[in-house]
Amino acid sequence: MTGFHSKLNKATNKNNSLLCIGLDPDPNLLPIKDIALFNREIIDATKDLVCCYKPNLAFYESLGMDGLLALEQTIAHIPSDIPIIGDAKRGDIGSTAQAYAKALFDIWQFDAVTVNPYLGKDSLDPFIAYKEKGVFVLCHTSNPGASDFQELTIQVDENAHKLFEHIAEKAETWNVYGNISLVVGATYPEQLKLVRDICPDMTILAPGIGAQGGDLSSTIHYGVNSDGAGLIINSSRGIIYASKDKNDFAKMARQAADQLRSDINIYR
Ligand code: OMP
Repeated sequence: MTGFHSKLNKATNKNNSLLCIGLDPDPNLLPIKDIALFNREIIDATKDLVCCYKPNLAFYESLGMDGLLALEQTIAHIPSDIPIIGDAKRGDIGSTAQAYAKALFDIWQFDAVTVNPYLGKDSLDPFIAYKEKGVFVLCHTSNPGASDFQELTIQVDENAHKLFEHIAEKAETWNVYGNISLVVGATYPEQLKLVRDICPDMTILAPGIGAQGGDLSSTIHYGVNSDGAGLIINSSRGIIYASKDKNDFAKMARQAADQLRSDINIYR
């Protein structure tokens, strides 16, 4: 088991949680201006309820250097026994992917990252080479446009497959170090079931609960492995913006996180 997976399992067991909170600071939704302070308060209020945190780099990069400084302070504030997934969705030719992997793992020190497999295996190799880190490969995303490409039927040898099923099959064969996981949106439970059948043991990150309207019970039903685990349920806006009031946003985020963690555990 890799460093990331062992850290994830420990946090999952300690907090009895499959919940990942997405730390996605949007200036139009934030109840206070100071992003680092906002994240600190959210983390302090929820760190006993989660199995990991997932900052999406877009929200920090879009704020320039101030955003990057806030990301640095946020990472530093997350307790060291809770893994952090850097949501970057990277994917480029090998030499550039090497630089992306170095930036995300050596500089930002994320425990895991999200990657886009569109460019093929050599674009993922530099990430997979970090054996102790987690590599979450986009398989079937949560957005409406996911079907544009990911659900196209392709011919592989004698068999017809959907592209996302082929990605899941490839991920199995590429997983020589045991550090590959998949991303399947909670808004597509039927597809999640198909992916779980192809990859019975792989960890699956399922975003799309909360603001995107994903169905929790079917996501858990189809997404967990035979041990009732192997699944990470992400919610960002549904938790961190549970209240837009500067006086109670952290308390309300805790309440929303606690409720979602309990609901997840009921369906497990
Ligand atoms: P909320 O919709 O606010 O809960 O945020 C969802 C988060 O998960 C955002 O950071 C998205 O970029 C991310 N996400 C998806 O929503 N859908 C996907 O298919 C994949 C991701 C992801 O890789 O985390």
